[in-house]
Amino acid sequence: MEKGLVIKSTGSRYKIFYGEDRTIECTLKGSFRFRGIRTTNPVAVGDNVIFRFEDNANSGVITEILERRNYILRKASNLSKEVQIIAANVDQVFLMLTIILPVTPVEFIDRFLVTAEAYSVPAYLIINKTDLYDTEETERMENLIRVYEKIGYKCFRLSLKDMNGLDNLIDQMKDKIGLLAGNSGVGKSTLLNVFNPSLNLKTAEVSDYHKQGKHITTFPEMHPLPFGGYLIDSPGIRGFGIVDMDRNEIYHFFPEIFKISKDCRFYNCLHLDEPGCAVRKAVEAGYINPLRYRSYLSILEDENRKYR
Ligand SMILES: Nc1nc2c(ncn2[C@@H]2O[C@H](COP(=O)(O)OP(=O)(O)OP(=O)(O)O)[C@@H](O)[C@H]2O)c(=O)[nH]1
Ligand SMILES: [Mg+2]
Ligand SMILES: [Zn+2]
Repeated sequence: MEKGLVIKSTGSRYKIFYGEDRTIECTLKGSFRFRGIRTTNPVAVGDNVIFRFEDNANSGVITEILERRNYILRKASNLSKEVQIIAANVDQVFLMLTIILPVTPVEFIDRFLVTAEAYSVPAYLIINKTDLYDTEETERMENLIRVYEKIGYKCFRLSLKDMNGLDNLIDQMKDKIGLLAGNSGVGKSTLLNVFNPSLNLKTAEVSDYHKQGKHITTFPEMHPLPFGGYLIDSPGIRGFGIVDMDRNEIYHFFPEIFKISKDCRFYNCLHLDEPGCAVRKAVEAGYINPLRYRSYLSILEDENRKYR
């Protein structure tokens, strides 16, 4: 019996780190259930597991999954009720985004942040490809940073082409387990290659025509960082989103909305059009960003749909 750390999960096979610096491929026998949730992958990147060697000692079998400190889920697909565990036991999550090539919609950012809040994992934004931005795009970036830093989310400006902005990021990532998420094509694998060129991860140009990435990375994978810690490269996340959230609770995960909601007249105010709603007043007065409020409404609407 050995204790190991899952660094890659491809559905049926798991790559595991153990000992000082050894890796082994493992399978899973028997059925593991996770809190009664139907998951497509019972074991995830970041899981601490117990495994035993198979006779040939070149592969192993996972026999136990140790308790998770936390985990991040996404819906396996839009239609199914099944969820996928993207990663377990992460200290922090980073959303990498770009202003252009590809454009990252604000709502995507907010869905990500809500998810992180719901799992109580600190979240950070990395705005990459600053070398590409003209004056107007730079201004858009600075506006975005202003909005999110005011709420309390630290932002990192980055250009992997010019190698600008890496030091602050390294300080933040050092000695911790981080999950790196973001739309396809924003530069996640490129960042890992910069940290560790021998990884040689596949990257691909964002096509001019669709201006979207090609979903190059297909399975989350954890990589040790040369300066200490780990970073999980994850596939461009389409369905990243909230699983199992109570609609009355969604605004709890918008910190600035939650704060002001204490002044609403009704304790169960959903901040739609209830009388005496302090949140709506704050949106109208410009204290809460209208796009953030719109993201809230959109997530709420999604949850409402489930109840119909
Ligand atoms: N101009 C510029 N291009 C960059 C920068 N960072 C990454 N790129 C390019 O962006 C493209 C996409 O990068 P990837 O690292 O493959 O993106 P990804 O986020 O891993 O994408 P998926 O694996 O599909 O989710 C590549 O052609 C990179 O060379 C940057 O700072 N500036
Ligand atoms: Mg990638
Ligand atoms: Zn209200």
